[in-house]
Amino acid sequence: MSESPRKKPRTELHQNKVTVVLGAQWGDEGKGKVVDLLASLADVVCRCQGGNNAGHTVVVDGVEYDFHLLPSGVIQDNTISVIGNGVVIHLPQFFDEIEKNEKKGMKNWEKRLIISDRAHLVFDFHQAVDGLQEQENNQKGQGLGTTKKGIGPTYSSKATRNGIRVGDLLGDFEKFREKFKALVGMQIRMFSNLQVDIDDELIRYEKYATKIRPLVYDTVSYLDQAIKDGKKVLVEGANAAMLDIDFGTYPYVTSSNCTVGGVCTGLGISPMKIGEVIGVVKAYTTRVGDGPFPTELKDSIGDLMQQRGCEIGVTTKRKRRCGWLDVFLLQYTNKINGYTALCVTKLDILDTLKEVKLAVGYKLNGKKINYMPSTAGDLAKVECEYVTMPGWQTSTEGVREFGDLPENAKNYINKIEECVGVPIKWIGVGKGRESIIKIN
Ligand code: 2SA
Ligand code: GDP
Ligand code: MG
Repeated sequence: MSESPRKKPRTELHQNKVTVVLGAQWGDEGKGKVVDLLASLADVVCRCQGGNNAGHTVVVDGVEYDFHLLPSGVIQDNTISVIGNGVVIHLPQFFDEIEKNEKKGMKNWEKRLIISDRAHLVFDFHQAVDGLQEQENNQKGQGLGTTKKGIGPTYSSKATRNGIRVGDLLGDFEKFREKFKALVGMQIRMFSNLQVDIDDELIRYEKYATKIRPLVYDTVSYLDQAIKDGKKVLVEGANAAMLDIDFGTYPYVTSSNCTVGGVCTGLGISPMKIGEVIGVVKAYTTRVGDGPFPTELKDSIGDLMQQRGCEIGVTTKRKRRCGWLDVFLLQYTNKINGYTALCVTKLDILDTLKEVKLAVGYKLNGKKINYMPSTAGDLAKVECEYVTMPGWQTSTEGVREFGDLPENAKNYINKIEECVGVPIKWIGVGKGRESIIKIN
């Protein structure tokens, strides 16, 4: 196998269609880097779900930016960044993130950032509740390992229709005050030891209302017009398919739809407007937080991946668990997301290995299965069937053309492409913006 018979991927940013970048595993695949790469071609970059649980890293000229709520396109001078209705926003941490990035050189963001009036607000008490729930669950040995950013409790308020949206903050403040008190009352009924200084919070939020007002838009109309005007729109998925509230390893998931459906509901765009769906795949697998992980390596190879890959949570600084690439899992997430192209990142991290393995099938109770188990219990029991391939034991960091990769690295990439059945368009070989192989 070599470079010659590769299928030609068709990904480009199209006018009148939205290009979507999604995590194909358990997150931290390198979506930030891919979005940064494509954002230079985009007019608009949007976030559609999640909150500041996400941590997306972009490295430009040696400067490392970590974005949590801000779309990774926000450092591009000529793109508008949109935080859609499906996102949940903790305003204090949102403004902290802006301040931190301003210090790193991000300029004029206020002219390029818009926020949906329908996005829900995460309050400090949601974050406190997240911590209390984790504490209770941990006592029963059932912790999820959340980021404690209040994501679950906020989406829960949204679903029980007590949530408070950005638009509520900008309307009649007396009404906001009432809603806020009612929401706090409800949370205290559930968690009696929750402490909230209501008056103090309301004073703080009156100030945030003034600060955020110029950024707030009806993003549905904005995006509709942008697409009609032929603007190139890019969507940055947060978290990833296996953390999706419906399709992930429930209950070890986040509380939003991180698969392609979340793009439509989180921005208010028709599925007919979606063009390319780019799946970002790490060349191995990582997971941060609890939950089943069939290819996990609790040995020196897992440690090597963790250390060489600097696999540390961008938001919580927790060590990420590491394991072999799971193509059976990628086939599953491809069924849901329908990738039109893949970007394989962090190939360079495997450079020193003698051999590499890919999980190509699962067995449950000794029988081969052709579906992803829906329960965490069953997934924890699966045995993986592996294909073992020779490693390349050569640095790929300086490689910029597919043809210049070591033969065994090409074989590994070709095997992934063959198993998933989706063309690989990019291969990441380092952290920086320039460390990428583009396959034409
Ligand atoms: P939550 O906080 O309610 O969304 O947690 C639920 C689960 O979702 C996982 N989760 C993540 N997994 C990978 N990366 C995430 N972002 C950070 C990063 C994570 C960090 O980029 O490194 O810093 O720890 C992310 N956010 C949520 C989480 O671990 C739970 O398993
Ligand atoms: P995201 O949440 O999907 O945006 O990913 P994170 O930013 O949480 O984690 C990915 C990490 O891998 C970041 O530290 C990136 O700088 C880094 N990274 C991305 N692509 C590559 C790559 O191809 N090679 C190496 N060595 N690092 C990469
Ligand atoms: Mg991340």
